[in-house]
Amino acid sequence: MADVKDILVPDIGDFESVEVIEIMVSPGDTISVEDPLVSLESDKAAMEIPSPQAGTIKELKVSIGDTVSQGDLLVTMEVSETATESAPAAKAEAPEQPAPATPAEPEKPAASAPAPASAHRPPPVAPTPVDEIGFRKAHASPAVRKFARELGADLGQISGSGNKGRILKEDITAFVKKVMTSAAAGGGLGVAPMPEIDFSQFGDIESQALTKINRLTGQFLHRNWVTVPHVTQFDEADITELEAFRKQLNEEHKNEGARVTVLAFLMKALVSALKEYPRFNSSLDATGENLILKKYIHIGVAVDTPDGLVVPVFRDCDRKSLIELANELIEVSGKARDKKLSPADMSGGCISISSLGGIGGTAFTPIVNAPEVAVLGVSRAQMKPVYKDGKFEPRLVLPLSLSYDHRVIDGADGARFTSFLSKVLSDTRRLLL
Ligand code: CAO
Repeated sequence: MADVKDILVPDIGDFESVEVIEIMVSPGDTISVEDPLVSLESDKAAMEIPSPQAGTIKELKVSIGDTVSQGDLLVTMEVSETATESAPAAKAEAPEQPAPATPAEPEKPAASAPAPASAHRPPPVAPTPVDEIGFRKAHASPAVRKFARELGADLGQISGSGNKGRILKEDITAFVKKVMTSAAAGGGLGVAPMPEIDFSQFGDIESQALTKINRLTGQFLHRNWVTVPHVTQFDEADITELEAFRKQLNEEHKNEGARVTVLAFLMKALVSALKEYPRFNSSLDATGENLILKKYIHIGVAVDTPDGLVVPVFRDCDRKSLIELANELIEVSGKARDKKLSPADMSGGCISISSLGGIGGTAFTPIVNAPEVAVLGVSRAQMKPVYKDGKFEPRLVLPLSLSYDHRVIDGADGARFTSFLSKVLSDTRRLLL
C-alpha cells in the first residue's frame, strides 16, 4: 500500500530563509532515494536537497523564488511500504568549491567532435577547454553545474539569465546551440581561446555586466566582422553650400520645432546613390549564390543609447521629404533612447548610416550590418583649405567612410559610390535628379 509522506527541508546548517532556485521534480515523477528534489541558494552557497525516500511525487509545495528553512514542507510523495531507505541531509556546495560530479575524462568542448580534414567541410571548432576557475566561480546551482559538465560547456563563458545573473539550464542549452550553429556555419576560426586573466593582480578593478543590448549587438558585430570580407573606402564631401542651406532651413522651420542635421541630407543622398548603384541595395541569399536586389529603400541609422547601440530602420526614405526624415530622426532616436523600439522597428534595412559627426573624429571603419552589403560611416565636418580656381578657400569638408562586403561590391564600385555621394552632397540640387 502507498503512503503519502511529507518531505521537509532537512538540516541545512545555519541557513534560514533560503531561496528555492530550481525544482528538479514534477508531480507524477518516480524518483529514487537521493535523487535531487530542489536546489536552494543562500548568500554563501547553493545546495541540493536530495529525496530521503523513493516514491512518486504527488504535489509540489514550493515554487521558484520561495524562501524556506529547516522543517518547511517541500513536496508530498507517495511512498510504497517497502521503500524504507533514507538519504543523508542536504549536500551544500559553496560556489567556489568544485562541483561534485567530476567526469572521469577531462571536459571536452561542446561541439568539438573534430571532423576529418576535408576541403569541403568547415574547419572544426577550436577546442575551448573548460576553465576550472571560471567554472567554479560561475553562479549556478549544482544541478546546472552537473548538466554543464555532462555537455562539456564552460560555465565561465556563459552569461546567466536567471535571478542575479544565475546561469540556468536554458542558458547552457542556448550556449551549446550557438557553438553548434557556429560550427555548422563554418564559424570555428581555429584560434586559441582567450586566456582568463585575473586583472586584480595588476590593480583595482570593477566588474560590470554587459547590458542585453551590448551582448546582442556584440554577437551580431562579431559574426559580421568574421564572416563579411570588409573593405572601407574613404572620401570627402564639400558641404559648404549644404551647411548654408541647412541653417536656412532650420531658420525657416524654427517655429515648427524642426531641426535638420546633416544626417537627413545623408539619407537623401543615399537614396540617390542606391538608385544609381542598385547593387548596394541588395543582400546575398542564404546559399551565398544569389543576390537579392531590393526595390524599396529602407535606411538603418545607428543610434547611441545609454544601454548600447541600436539601429532603427527608416522606411521608404525615397518617398519622404528632407523635413519628414529630419522629424522622424528626432522622434525615432528619442524612442530608441527611451527603449521603446520594437524588433520590427529595427528590421528590414537596406543599408545603414553610422554618424559620429556630432561627436568628432576624422574617419573610422564601420562594420557592415549584414545581410546588408554596405554601411556609411560619417565623421565630423571641418573647415579646411581647399585649392580651387588657383587659390585656397576655406570649405566645410565632411569625411565619409564606406565599408562594404567585397563579395558583392568591387573596389571600383565602392569608389564610384562614395564619389557619387560626395558630388550629390557638394551640390544639393543633384538630390532633385
Ligand atoms: N559634422 C559636423 N557636425 C555634425 C555632424 C557632422 N557630420 N553631424 C551632426 N553634427 C552636429 C549636429 O548638427 C548637431 O549640432 P547642433 O546641436 O548645433 O544642431 C550636433 O552635431 C549633434 O547632432 P546629433 O548627434 O544630435 O544629431 P544627428 O542627427 O547628427 O545624429 C543620431 C542623430 C541619433 C545618429 C546621433 O545622436 C547618434 O546617436 N550618433 C551615434 C551613432 C553611433 O554610435 N555610431 C557608431 C556605431 S558603430 O559603434
